[in-house]
Amino acid sequence: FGLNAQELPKLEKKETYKVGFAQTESNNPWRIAQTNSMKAEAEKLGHQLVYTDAAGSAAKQVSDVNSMIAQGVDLIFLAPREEKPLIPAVMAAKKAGIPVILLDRSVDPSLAKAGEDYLTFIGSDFVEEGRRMAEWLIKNADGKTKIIQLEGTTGSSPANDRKKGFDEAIQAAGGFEIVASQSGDFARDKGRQVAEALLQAHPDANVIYAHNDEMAIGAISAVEAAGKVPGKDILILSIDGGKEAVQAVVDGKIAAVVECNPRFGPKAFETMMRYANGETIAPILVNEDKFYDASNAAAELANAY
Ligand code: GYE
Repeated sequence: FGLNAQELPKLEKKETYKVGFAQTESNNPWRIAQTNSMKAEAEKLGHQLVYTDAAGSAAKQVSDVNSMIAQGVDLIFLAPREEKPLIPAVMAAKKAGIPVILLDRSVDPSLAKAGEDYLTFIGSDFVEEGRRMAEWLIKNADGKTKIIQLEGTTGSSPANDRKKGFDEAIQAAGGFEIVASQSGDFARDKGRQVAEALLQAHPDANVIYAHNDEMAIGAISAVEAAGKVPGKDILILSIDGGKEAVQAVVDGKIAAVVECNPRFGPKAFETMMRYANGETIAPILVNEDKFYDASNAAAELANAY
């Protein structure tokens, strides 16, 4: 196809661009906040945005990217639902000479490389998010040591890394036990169902660590359905930091939340323009995340998305 296999596609300098944004699903406030941020920034800067929603299907997301390639977009922002199944989409864009910026989730680093197959990954450090949550628990456990983990979408980078960071820190601390760890697919109702089943199987569990707010909010219902009091009998820990979860911290139902910032628009388009201007782009651009617990949740509520 005439391109150097080692070389990243270039982005020609223009006033405005036709860019794709391949979203993975829209079933939660985090995704909606991210989509709104991307659309608002594109509109503000006068770029044309080709938006697709894969509705939770990696296969649809691959075909969404292929259709963006066929429409001749200048660059593709991709939020890859899972680490491996989206590799063909990244490679197809590269082959077509279209640069890809990964947003919020990454792909398997042994199969595609930043600066070579795609331009960069913009998002949170998920290992660090898991570690911060474990460190909070180690300090504040107050005798609660039996943990149920609700994992995110199987094969997604945030699920893999939030588990890794948490498990490593918890194991190193000693005295804790992860009694069960199962996927709730980052979804509220699935999280509730899985939490209900795991609470029945492990009646001695007293901590639930959920990889996102939706599953944590589902877990609140599961704990209450089991006749237990969230925040008292069972500590619930979450990641994302949307308004509903921060309000639950204020109400004492969720103990702590690591924020995962969904406002990607400004940084995403700024990175695109820097690339068009010939700047070297770092392989990972890390977002800063806040932390909410009883000490600051009320004061921070207004800032949560
Ligand atoms: O935590 C979750 C969403 O990829 C970081 O995906 C994102 C995660 C976020 O569905 O709520």
